[in-house]
This record gives sequence, structure tokens and C-alpha cells, in this order.
Amino acid sequence: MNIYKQIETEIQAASHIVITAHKSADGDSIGSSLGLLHFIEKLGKKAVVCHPDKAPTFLYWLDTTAIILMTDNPEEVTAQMKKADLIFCLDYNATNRVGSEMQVLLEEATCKKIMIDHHLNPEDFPTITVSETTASSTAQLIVDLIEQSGHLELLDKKIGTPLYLGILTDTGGFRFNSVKPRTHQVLAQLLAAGVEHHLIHEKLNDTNTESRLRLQGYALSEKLEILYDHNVAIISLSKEELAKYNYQKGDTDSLANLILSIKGMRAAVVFTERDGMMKISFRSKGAENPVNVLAKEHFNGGGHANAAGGRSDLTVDGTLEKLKELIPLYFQK
Ligand SMILES: [Mn+2]
Repeated sequence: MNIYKQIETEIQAASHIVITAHKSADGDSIGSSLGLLHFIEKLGKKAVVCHPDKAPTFLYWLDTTAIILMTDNPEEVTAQMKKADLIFCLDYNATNRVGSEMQVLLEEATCKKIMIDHHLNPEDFPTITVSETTASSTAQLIVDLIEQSGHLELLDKKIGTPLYLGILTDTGGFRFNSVKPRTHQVLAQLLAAGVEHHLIHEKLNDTNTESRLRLQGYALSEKLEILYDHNVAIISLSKEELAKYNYQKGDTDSLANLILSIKGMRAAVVFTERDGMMKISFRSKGAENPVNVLAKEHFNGGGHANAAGGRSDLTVDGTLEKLKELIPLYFQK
């Protein structure tokens, strides 16, 4: 029997199914959870989704009312996990990925556990493990489950919409190397099932407010500095400037990637003044231009090679000066 047929057998045999996903929810953890939930419901069974924390703000348009959150309702999540006779572990492969509170519940649960995931180096706690490290997303694997368990005819818009979202967000808009011919075959199946992809793109991307766009326009035309000797672009924004454009949390999030898109740029730095400090975002391209080292060594921060964060307790001008002194050392000609 193929592994997905085996998973369907477990779904059919279970009487209390709980679907979990990792902490710091993203499009794929939420998309794969809701896609699986609706598939299980279409099989005529019930399931509940328990997540460690809530969806990020860019997904607030999504109907996530079916998801019970550990942060909001720990008693309910605890009760569900204790009642479960089958637990799905989606988009993660180590028990600590669900956060310390849910990790205890997951490890104490003696029921069958099914992992469906695409990250490297899975732990071997589950009863059944689907670990496809070359898959674009867990959402793509849920489509594999639906197809290979012999239920492609059940795939509909309700199941397909969150799955499309999961693939879209985990592939940076079908851009990353993880996109394979199979990814587009799966996307074709989702569209054939009635998924209105243009609406998903619209809801995900067309979310600007007027003041956010005006702030970006101001930042780009008045505040952008490019160190052409090192191909690093910098934007700084003071508290007063942010207030003038009615700054809301998240309004400057895309600025660093925007200026990194200038042809030839190796790195981008955007910093904004918060209560008594500067919050700094570093972005860069390629393994040869890591920014996390600079963030760690000089700005109390860290992160990934191409995406890091940090802080400075200097003024706007002082921070700018410090950056301009350090950038030549980290980004030599
Ligand atoms: Mn994923």
C-alpha cells in the first residue's frame, strides 16, 4: 500500500483527529493545515486544527476561524491534544518547533502521529513519516495525499485555495529553486478544481494603504543613499518622518527588498527610529554577501545570511555614520 493510502486508512480509523503545525505560523503551515482539514471533512470525517500562534498580518484576509490557538485558548488546545487519537504534524519535523507549551502536549500524547513535511533532518517521533525534502511546500504534499490516496475527485475550491496559498508563499511566488515541474502540475490541478488564483494574489499583494505608499515614495525620493563603491543602499527614517506619514506597523517592511532590487545592489539597510532606539533591517543577495555577521558584531542582532536584523542606540545621524564606516569593511570593492 502506498504511504498516502496508509494515511487515509488512519484518517478513516480515527475518531479524534488533531492537525498541528509549527510556531510562527506562515502561509504554508496555515495553508496545509486548512487544506488537510477540508479534505478530511470531505471524506466525511472531522478534525480540529491546533496551532501555537496566530497567522501573520498579511494573512488576516484568510478565514482562520477553524484554527484553535495555544496563545489564546490553551485549555481548549490541551483538551483537544489529550483527546486525540491521531495527530498530524504539518510543515515541521522536530517537536520543539511547536513551542514549549505545545511540545509537552505533543510528546505526552501516546496516539499515532503522522508527519507531512519538507524540511531537512526529520526527527523520528511519528508513527508515519512523509519527509519530502525536495517538495516546494507541505501544501504540495497535501495535494499528493489527496491524489495518491485516490481522491482527486474530492479536490475542490475550498480545499484547494489554502493549498495554493501555501505553495505560493513557500516558493516566493513560484520563484525559488524548490519549484519543480511537479509544482506546476499540482498548481494546474488546483486551478482545474476551481481555485481563483487571481483573487488570492490580489488579497495577498494588493494591501497597500495610501499613507504606506506615500511613505515609501518619500523614502525612495528623499532618503535613499547608495554607496556605489560598495553597492549598498541605505534608507533611514526618523520618528518625525514616520509620524508625518501616519506610520503603521509593517509599513516599512518591504522597503529593504525594494531598494535591494536596484540593479547591481549587494545589500540594503533600512533603519527606523523607535522609542529611544533604531530598528535596523539588513537584506542582501548571495552567500558572498552575508549581512548577519555585521548585524551581530556591531548592531546587537543577527539572523540569516541574507536577511538579518539589529538595533542601534545612537541617533539617526550617528547610526548612519556608523553604517558608512562599517560597510566598506564588510563589502569590499
Ligand atoms: Mn513549508
